[in-house]
This record gives sequence, C-alpha cells and structure tokens, in this order.
Amino acid sequence: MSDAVVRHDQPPVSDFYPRKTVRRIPLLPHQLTERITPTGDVFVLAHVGVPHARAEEWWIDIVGLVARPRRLSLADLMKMPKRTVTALHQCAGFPARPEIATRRYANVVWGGADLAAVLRECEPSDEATHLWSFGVDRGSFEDVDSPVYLKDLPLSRIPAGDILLAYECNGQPLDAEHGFPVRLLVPGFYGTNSVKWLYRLELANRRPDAPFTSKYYNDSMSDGGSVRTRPVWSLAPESVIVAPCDGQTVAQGPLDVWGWAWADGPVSRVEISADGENWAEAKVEPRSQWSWQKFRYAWIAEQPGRYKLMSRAVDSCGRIQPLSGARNSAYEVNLSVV
Ligand SMILES: Nc1nc2c(c(=O)[nH]1)N[C@H]1C(S)=C(S)[C@@H](COP(=O)(O)O)O[C@H]1N2
Ligand SMILES: [Mo]
Repeated sequence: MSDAVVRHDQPPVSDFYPRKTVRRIPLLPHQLTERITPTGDVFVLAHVGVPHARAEEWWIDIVGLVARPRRLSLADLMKMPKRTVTALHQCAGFPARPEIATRRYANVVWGGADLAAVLRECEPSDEATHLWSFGVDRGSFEDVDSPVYLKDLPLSRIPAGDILLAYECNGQPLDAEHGFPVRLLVPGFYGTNSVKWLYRLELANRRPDAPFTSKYYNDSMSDGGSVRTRPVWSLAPESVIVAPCDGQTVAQGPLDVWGWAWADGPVSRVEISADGENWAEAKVEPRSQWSWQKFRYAWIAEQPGRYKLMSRAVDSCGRIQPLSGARNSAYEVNLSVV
C-alpha cells in the first residue's frame, strides 16, 4: 500500500479551486530585474489544484519516530521566534522531463518558525532518517491519483539550517496559491520539496512510496548499465543573464552583461562566453543567506555580427552548469551587434 494513503486526520479545507494543475510563470528571465521578486510575480505551481484553508482551524501534526508527538496550531507556531530567510525559489520543471530547462525562478524572503527547533522539542528517535511532509491537496495528476501531496527530505539536511515552517512570503501572510496558511520551505532544494498546505510531518526510517516522491521527481542516472535514480533535492548550479535580453540588437563596443547565479550553497564563479569555447570570469557578489548572487561582466563586442552570449555557474564544490540537455543548462542570449 502506498504511504500516501490517508489513514490519519486532516485539518478541514473550506474550498478547493481550481481543481486542476495551476502553472503560472509571470516573468521571463530578462524580467528578473529585482533582487527580491514581488509576490505577485512569483511563479505558481500546484499539481492538482489549490486548497483554501481557514487559519483558525489549521494545525500541523508531528508524528512517527519521535518520543513526543505534537499537534501545533497555527497560533502555537506563530508564538515561536520568527525567522526570515531569503532564498532562491526554483521549480524543477516537468517531473518526467529533467532535460528541459523550464527557467521558473524567483528570489523570496520567507518568514516562519525554524523547523529544527520544532523537531527538537519532539525528540526524534535515533532510527529516524527521513522527514515526510504532507500537503492536504488531493487529486489526479497525469491520470495518477494522489490522495495527498507527500514529499521527503533526509534528516541529515536539517543541520544546514534555515528550513522553515513558513507562513509569510515577502513580509505578508502566504496567499492561497503559495500555500496558506503554512508551507515547508527548504532553502537550497528545488521548489517541489517545499510542501504547501502543510499539515503533517512524519519522521521515518526510509523514503516514502508516493506519486511525488517515488514516481515523479527522481532523475535517472545510468551507471555502467544499471539505472539508478536520484531524488530531485539539491539545486544544481545555475545562472541567468538578465541583460542584455535575448534577441536584442546592441551597438559595437562595451556592453554591461549582468544576471543572477545560485546553487545549493555558494556559487564561486560565473563564466561568460560569446563563442561557446572561450570563457571569461564575471565578477560575482558573495552569497547572503540562500539568495541568488548578482554577477557582472564587461563584454566588448569587437565586430558587428551575430553572437550567442552564454553564462555558466560553478559552485563551491566545483560543479559546473552543463551546456545543454539539463534542467540547469547554461543560459543563452542571442545578440546582433551593429
Ligand atoms: N502541497 C503541494 N505543495 C507543493 C506543490 C503542490 O502541487 N502541492 N508543488 C510544488 C512545486 S513543483 C513547486 S515548484 C513549488 C511552487 O511553489 P509556489 O507555487 O509557491 O511558487 O511548490 C511545491 N509544493
Ligand atoms: Mo515545480
């Protein structure tokens, strides 16, 4: 039986609309001019629809391999010290098509309670290895019935810190589409892991079996014949050129190229190329919290013609953006120099 089968309590949902996939990406990469993405411009991804909840009736259960299971009301949660975390927010793209770069990005200030502190009070057992998080939305996605939105993360991730039970986005209460009244927020992980409409955290000694954990959001890695899969957790290094924009015509001479770069951890280098072969180092600001980092490069368009400007980020472990065929393929801008 799937771990997503609901045999436990759920808080009431007053309404559920629309009851279908919501996928809204308001901004194109060259429109990401602001360091903090205004809430109305943050993309929305909901696989099966949008539950509408009443804050007074909401709670979160913390259960499983813990000595002290607990039910926290939203009021309990809001009494705890509030923490704000600025974090890059990115959708991993189509679950079955990891080779497509869908470029759904935002950078958001989240506010909420610190997950590590909440868990500590529940005294997790030594056997616990994974945290399962449940969102109340149920429905069918690509003809697969999903009774609950269930994701997991390894408990070894908790010490990296800053995982929130978030109830604010950019200083305001979450709106329904972004997970009101409370969502998980895992900075450094792809958005799919940040469970909206969160009502249950279960500590377990394995990964769960559920549509959005064991079926979708697992990348295959061929490994000398055998095919293994890897959960879509950590953000791979990525960068985006905000200016100039794709298709632009620019004058011969110096040109200010700038954009954003991020990874699960600091980006240590961003490189720019105008020919796909020679790469020059851009200037990158240091990282602050889990935010994207601004980079700049003074390019000189020596000759009129057509150019493909590319950017690629390298993280502090030396991981580098591939040029094509991945969700984090190098970003490209086609330019005419006159
Ligand atoms: N409960 C629930 N949480 C969810 C989802 C969902 O469908 N249901 N979608 C996930 C995906 S794929 C992404 S990219 C992010 C999007 O968060 P946002 O809509 O607030 O930008 O939420 C994640 N959390
Ligand atoms: Mo997503």
